[in-house]
Amino acid sequence: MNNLAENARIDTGHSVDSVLALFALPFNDLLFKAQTVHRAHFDPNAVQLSTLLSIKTGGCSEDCGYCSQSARHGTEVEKEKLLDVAKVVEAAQAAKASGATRFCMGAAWRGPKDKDLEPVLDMVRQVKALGMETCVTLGMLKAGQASKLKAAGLDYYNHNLDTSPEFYGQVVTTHSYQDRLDTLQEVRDAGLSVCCGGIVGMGESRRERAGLIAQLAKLSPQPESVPINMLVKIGGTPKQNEADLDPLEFVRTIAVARITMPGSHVRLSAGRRELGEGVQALCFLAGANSIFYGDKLLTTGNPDVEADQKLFAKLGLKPEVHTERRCAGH
Ligand code: SAM
Ligand code: DTB
Ligand code: SF4
Repeated sequence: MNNLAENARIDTGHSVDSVLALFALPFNDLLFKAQTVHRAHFDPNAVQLSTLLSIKTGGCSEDCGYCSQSARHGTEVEKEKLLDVAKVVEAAQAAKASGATRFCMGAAWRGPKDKDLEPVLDMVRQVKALGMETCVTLGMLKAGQASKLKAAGLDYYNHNLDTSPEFYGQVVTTHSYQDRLDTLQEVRDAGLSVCCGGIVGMGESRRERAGLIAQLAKLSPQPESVPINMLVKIGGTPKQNEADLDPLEFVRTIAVARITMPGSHVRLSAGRRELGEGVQALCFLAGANSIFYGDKLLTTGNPDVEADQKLFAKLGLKPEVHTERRCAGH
């Protein structure tokens, strides 16, 4: 039997073993399969552009081992106050002018207090009024908070599972995997679209990478947006000296996410500067169809707009037009 026929027999269910079997395919077979799935669901040359802004930086109570913003790590990031709404709107206008269709606002909180939420609701309202899609990532939500965000005009809530349940305890101890799943349920129940992904390159095994993808793929419905981040090693964090993950293993992770979550936007997220153009091109071939766009992520750098426009021109990629994909019932 040739490889293609063998591929057709591989179980694409969402058990860790079946995801692991995808990871183990010959690279060319894996990418061919991913690109085939991609073409059946999306325009293969369109990429969704989201711009990030840190609206509340540093001083976080949590101990996530990769994060520059934890108050428990000795990083160079200083604690700042919540940004003024006007500054946020100005940044969103600039992002829109550069071609972004979604504006994602991130806060270094374990979760918002009710009094923190009010100004964020205002930001959501005003960014939405610019005609952009809105996304926030604020940590864990208490009952009722997701509905308030929805009523203010929020489209997406980003909350990552980050790694497999088995490896999570080696990355974070101040909240649990179940806490993350509970917030994702709150978000879904409020009728918001879900943006949920993770980080690779934190010292996890391939089985643990497969465990992350299996968890994401079995969310029901699957997340509309799946950010796959390559660890950005930040001085002062527990993960600062982690060994590099082979970039081709990162490409495999994108391909496996594409195959197991065929209708989701898979976002090539943090780490793009370090990956370079060749590996990014392989990620697009593997089915990535979304990026963070703009010269900064939250606290670290990202390729600038000119560099991305040059890469898009080289690859014949074009920005995705605003699609208003929402979860059922909205
Ligand atoms: N505090 C909120 C939370 O934890 O959900 C929102 C902000 S948090 C910085 C958002 C996500 O950014 C994390 O879940 C993680 O996936 C990603 N992230 C943070 N630091 C990173 C790093 N150094 N490298 C790669 N991804 C990172
Ligand atoms: C996501 O998955 N990646 C983004 C966004 N969601 C909030 C954040 C990446 C952060 C990279 C490190 C930093 O800039 O601090
Ligand atoms: Fe805080 Fe989020 Fe960073 Fe964890 S990832 S330390 S919750 S800002």
